[in-house]
Order: sequence, then structure tokens, then C-alpha cells
Amino acid sequence: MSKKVNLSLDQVYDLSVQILSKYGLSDAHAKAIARVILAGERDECISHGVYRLGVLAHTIQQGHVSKTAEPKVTIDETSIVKVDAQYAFSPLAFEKGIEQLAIKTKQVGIAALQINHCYHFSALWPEVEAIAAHGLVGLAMTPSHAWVTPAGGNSPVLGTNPLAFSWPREHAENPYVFDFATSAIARGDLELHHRTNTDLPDNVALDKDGKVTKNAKAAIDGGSMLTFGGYKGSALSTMIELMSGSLIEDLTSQESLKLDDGNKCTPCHGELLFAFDPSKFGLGNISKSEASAEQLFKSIVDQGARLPSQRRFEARKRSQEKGVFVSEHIYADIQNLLK
Ligand code: NDP
Ligand code: PYC
Repeated sequence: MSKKVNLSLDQVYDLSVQILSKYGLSDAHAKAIARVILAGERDECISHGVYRLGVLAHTIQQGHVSKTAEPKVTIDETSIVKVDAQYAFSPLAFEKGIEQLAIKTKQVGIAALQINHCYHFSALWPEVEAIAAHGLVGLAMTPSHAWVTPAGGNSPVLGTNPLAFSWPREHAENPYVFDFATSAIARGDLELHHRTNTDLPDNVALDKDGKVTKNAKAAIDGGSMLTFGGYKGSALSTMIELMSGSLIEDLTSQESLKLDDGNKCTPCHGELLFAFDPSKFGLGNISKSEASAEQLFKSIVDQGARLPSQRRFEARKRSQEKGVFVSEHIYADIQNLLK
């Protein structure tokens, strides 16, 4: 097992801001991104924690992402809050839109937050958790790059396209949250297998000849990834392309990869989030809806199954007490970014 470097949460945040500032990001962007990176590392989501700093530094160096653009928020008579990230990274755009999304949702029952023109690299659970913190149900999706072959096909057209959901729980410590890639493995995890030269799990990737491979390099060099759940994952992933690509007039994963032109930057496209106000649904008896949800969760955990995000919430507690433990090789990569 590789050695680990213990860092406090403050150290993770400060290191992230330091690196992102060194690469020229404005203070507002560096801090918004550092908050997301810190959350990923704290919750032991290794592929979306400090590991991402290298991907971001590389993306900035290619010269296309805006280091300073202020997100432009548009509020009109519709229930859609629109934020144009103006080709900067997405976290600041989300932060600028979330309060307005909550306000609209509480006015009309359902509202959407449409983010356009953003470089996207993050996990989606911090965003749906933020929606749940307003007492609202949340749903989020985004395309990525076309690395994933549709079930039954032979060439990558879909992204790793994550889907995240949150349900607020007034009487529990944490909301119900899930967040997963619609590919059989997240790209970040595949890259980490490549970085550490370790075997992929079974049936997650194909080599350039379309044969299933456990070799991450073979999947990256001309190969592709598989969807989770076969044709069902393919359909969900396609829905995400349509909803958070075509519908909001932004790029699909195919178009994002084409725009990238081999530069290996983090994807550039849009994101779509929805919020639902539970007090506006049903027949006006919110305690009935809460009780029914709690009964469902109880029936799941009482038989020994776990709720999604339970591992993360436990990791969060541990990290808040003891800090995080970063692999030596990832820590070395990060230190190199400071040179
Ligand atoms: P995982 O497969 O690790 O986990 C998916 C979800 O399932 C999590 O909510 C997880 O909770 C839950 N889960 C895992 N095991 C169990 C279990 N045994 N019982 C119940 N629930 C379980 O996630 P992925 O690897 O698919 O995705 C990782 C991250 O990558 C996501 O946060 C996603 O947003 C991000 N991503 C971002 C992309 C982008 O373009 N921005 C693209 C693709 C992915 P827990 O965490 O507690 O284990
Ligand atoms: O892990 O698939 C992924 C991913 C793509 C963009 C950011 N993360």
C-alpha cells in the first residue's frame, strides 16, 4: 500500500488556492474551486479531490479557459435561472446561481438552474447537497467528453455523464444523496488506475480493437469506456446529453471532445440542475410525505443495505477530526505544480 501524507482541511484548502492562484485564476475562481476540491478530498472521493488540481493546471495551461470571467446571471419571468460561465470553470457559476434557484423554486414549486459555457471538472453531490440545504429536492446532470461507447455500439459518443439526486431530511443528520457516473467507471478513477498502473475492474473499458480490457492505458490510448447497466446506462447517459447539452443549447460530449482537439482539457459544456419544493407538491400535508420517505429509508437500512453517500458522510466526519490522507504519489504531483 502506498504511503500517505496527512493534511488538515485548512491545508488542503490553502494549497488548492495557492496552486490555482499561481496558475493565474482570479481570487473568486480559485476560492470557489478550492471549496469543491476540499469537499471531494474530505469525503474521500479521491478522483475529484486534490488529484483534480493537476487536471485543472493542465487545462489552464492550454490557454482556452477564462481565468477571470465573472459568471453572468439572467433572471426573467420563467422558472429557469440562467448562468453564463463565460468559459471559466463551473463552481463560481453554480455559487452565483444557487440562491436564485432556491428563491424561484420556493415561489413556483419547480425551477431549474441552467449553466452554460463552463469548463466542468467536479463531482455533482456538493451541488445537490446545497439544494437539499434549502429544504428542496435536487437533481443535477452534465455531459463530459465522448469517452463512452453506447451499449451494443463500437465507438465512443457518450460522456461519463454524472447524475446526482438529493432529498432533504429534516429529522436526519444528512440528506439522502446519490451521485454517479453513467459510465461503468468514472474517468477520474480510470485515470488513477493509469497513474498507479493498477488493473481496472472487470467490464468497464474496451481497448482500441473493441475488446474488454483491464488495462487503463489501453482504454485511454484509442480505447473507450462502457456504460453502467448496459443499455439502461446508455439511455440514461443519452438523456443527460439531451437535457444538459441539446436542450440548453450547449455542447454534447461529442462536441466537447471535438472542441478540445486533443488538448486533454477538462470538458467544456453546460450543466442542468432542478429543484423541487416538497411543500408545493402532494395535497398540502408535508409531514405525510416526510414520513413516507423516512419509512422507505428505514426499510432499506433495516435489512442491512446502506444508503448512498453513507460512506462519504462517515469519511467527512473522520476528515473533520483527523484531516485527510493523500497518497504520496498524488501529493508529489501536487508539489510539482508549485515549482
Ligand atoms: P461511485 O460508483 O463511487 O458511487 C456512486 C453512488 O453510489 C454514490 O452516491 C455512492 O455513495 C453510492 N454507493 C456506492 N456503493 C454503494 C453501496 N454499496 N450501497 C449504496 N450506495 C452505494 O461513483 P462514480 O465513480 O460513478 O462517480 C464518482 C464521482 O465522479 C461522482 O461524484 C460524479 O459526480 C463524478 N463525475 C463527474 C463527472 C463530470 O463530468 N463532472 C463525470 C463523471 C463522474 P458513497 O459515495 O457513499 O459510496
Ligand atoms: O470522472 O468522468 C469523470 C469526470 C469527467 C469530468 C470530470 N470528471
